[in-house]
Amino acid sequence: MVIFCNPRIFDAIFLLVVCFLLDQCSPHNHVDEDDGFDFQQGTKFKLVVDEAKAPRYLLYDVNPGEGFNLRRDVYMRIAVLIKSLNEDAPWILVLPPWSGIYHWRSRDIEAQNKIPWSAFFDLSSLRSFVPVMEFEEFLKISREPVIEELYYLQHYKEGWDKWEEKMDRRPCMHNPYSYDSEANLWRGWFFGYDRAVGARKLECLSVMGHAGFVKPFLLTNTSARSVMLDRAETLLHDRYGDSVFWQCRRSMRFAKHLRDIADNFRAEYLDSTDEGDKAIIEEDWQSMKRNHGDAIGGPYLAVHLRRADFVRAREKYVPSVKSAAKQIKHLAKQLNLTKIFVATDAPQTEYDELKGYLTDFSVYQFEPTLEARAKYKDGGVAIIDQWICAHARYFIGTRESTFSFRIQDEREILGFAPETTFNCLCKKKESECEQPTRWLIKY
Ligand code: GFB
Repeated sequence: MVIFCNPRIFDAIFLLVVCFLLDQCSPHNHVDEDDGFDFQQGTKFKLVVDEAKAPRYLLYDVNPGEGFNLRRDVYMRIAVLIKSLNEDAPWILVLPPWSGIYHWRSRDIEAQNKIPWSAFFDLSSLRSFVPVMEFEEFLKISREPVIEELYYLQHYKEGWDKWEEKMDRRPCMHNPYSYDSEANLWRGWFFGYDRAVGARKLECLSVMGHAGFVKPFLLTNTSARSVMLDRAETLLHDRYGDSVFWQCRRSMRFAKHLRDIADNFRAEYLDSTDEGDKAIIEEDWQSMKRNHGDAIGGPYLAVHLRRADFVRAREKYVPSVKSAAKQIKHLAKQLNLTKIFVATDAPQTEYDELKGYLTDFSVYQFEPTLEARAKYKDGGVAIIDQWICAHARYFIGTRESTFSFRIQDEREILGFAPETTFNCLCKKKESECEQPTRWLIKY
């Protein structure tokens, strides 16, 4: 029968027979140990599936120029989609390795490639929201380094008059992949793995919609075991700021080794400890619920001063270094804080200029040694900066920077009063500027 030609169905039936013989699981609820990756860190993952439901794998990638925190935002859109898919069938989210991130310019560029998510995030925490696995783990369990179907998401060539959710197979307007006729595979960037990986099939999809809108397509229009959505930032958040969004956000805990470094820095230079700041972290994000104002934070003002490409890209909003310093000085005086922590991507000369205007205060920056930067990578240093900013008595960021937004979420999770969190520098000290939207946590 045709059915036996499909190896997945064959595997499932084989497992069913084994289960039945061992009398260890019901015919509709058995254990597939083929996918033996660590589900809870350190423990063997057992995925419970039924006969028709071997797990499927969803991969994604984002526009190459996007930064770390925008990518974190896209993760959330896809993770919420995975959560929804799992209501119908088992899907696993394959985490896209961090490679070739435009802003990560440290000297050893090779070391900034193919970085697994565990270098930055607590995977067991992510997994208590949805099943996720590293790309390397996906390669290990795949018979060959091939993604069955790849969909390159794009907008509509003709643009749009009215916004409506829709999706159509269309000719590719831009296609960064090329066909390798010898291997019968589409080749491309694939998170820096290049020719070591390929896709069996490629199609372009014009899409206008939320991430959840592609769910029926994934469930019914394709039966591929592995599906990749490239340019996943094209899909919008299903419901930005609702309780599911926040569950996902709360599960995105930074890796413990990075939090520890930031915590040591807080204690050593900023008189800041979890106890003193009333910002105790609970082991499990699911049981951590805080009210606004529970956390008071360490006795310092934290500033996220986004410079580098932002100075050009957001010229309208980014203040000069001198103007930023004026605003910081004014605020620190008003808050009666003598310590200022600065997280910035500014070149050293700009940082020195800033410090020069703030001589009445103790100004701190997290400055890793070359070895530490090589070990924790630019992404790890960015996280350390964010974690320190998240614990300050008062935070002021840069308008429209997702780096600042993620610090704001972190402070919501910790239980800070919103007025100490949702603040941004203005173009000019004298001018009033629009302050960030208060996306308050929902449980
Ligand atoms: O995080 P991100 O998406 O924020 O990208 P925006 C900015 C990157 O710059 C971060 C570095 O991932 C860091 O690598 N960076 C910025 C910092 N500020 C700091 C800081 O205070 N400390 C450290 N250690 N690193 C968008 C980008 O950036 O800006 C877009 O996502 C585009 O691709 C646009 O470049 C202009 O939302 O600020």
